[in-house]
Amino acid sequence: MSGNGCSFKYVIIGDTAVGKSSLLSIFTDKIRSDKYEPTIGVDFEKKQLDLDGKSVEINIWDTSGHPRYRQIAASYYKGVLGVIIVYDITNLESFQNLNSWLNEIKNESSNACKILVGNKNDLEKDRKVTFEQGKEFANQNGMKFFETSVKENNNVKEIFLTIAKEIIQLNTNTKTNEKKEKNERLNYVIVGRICLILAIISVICYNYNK
Ligand SMILES: Nc1nc2c(ncn2[C@@H]2O[C@H](COP(=O)(O)OP(=O)(O)O)[C@@H](O)[C@H]2O)c(=O)[nH]1
Ligand SMILES: [Mg+2]
Repeated sequence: MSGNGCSFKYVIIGDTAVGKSSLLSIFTDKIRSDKYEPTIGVDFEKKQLDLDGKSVEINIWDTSGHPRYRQIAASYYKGVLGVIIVYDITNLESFQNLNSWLNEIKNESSNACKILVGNKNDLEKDRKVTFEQGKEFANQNGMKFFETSVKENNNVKEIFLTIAKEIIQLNTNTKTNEKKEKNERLNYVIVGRICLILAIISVICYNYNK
């Protein structure tokens, strides 16, 4: 979060050709052809979201997924609040590589909201990873899970909204906890002072009655 208006940084990671750039394009209304155009290094888009009347700017970094660009991509993980990890439900290897992606981001994402996305679920007949397998992996790693079809624009906006809501919720909880702790500290100080005053009064009364 930054300033009065909110600005959230997201990154999209995962193997090549799972649909990361397509996901970003459809969400940000960028025209993109069906032809596969590999991302060189990293790409960036932003979009304004309205969340319960609150305007939120989402800055999204789309990474290549190619091992050659991993070093470059890693420098964009700093300060990330939302991580979208994508695999292709018709490509088992992209699912098996999820642990290495989690590992890749682990140093920068301890406070980030992570979402697992199984993309291309319009290709049901070619499916190699079941919905349950995706869900189980997400549960084991404390992530929310969505299956999407970027091609059919199914569940795309929900991913970005879910993360934004979770970031806001997390921030609200942190603020509430900080307020609670501050109140508790104040209570201890007040009780301490009352005890001290009572002790002083007792000593004065004791000396007076002697
Ligand atoms: N059938 C289908 N194809 C998709 C879907 N999403 C992306 N693609 C195609 O998969 C290929 C790779 O997509 P791209 O977004 O470039 O993958 P990236 O390398 O992860 O960024 C492209 O040809 C896309 O048109 C989807 O949901 N369904
Ligand atoms: Mg790409």
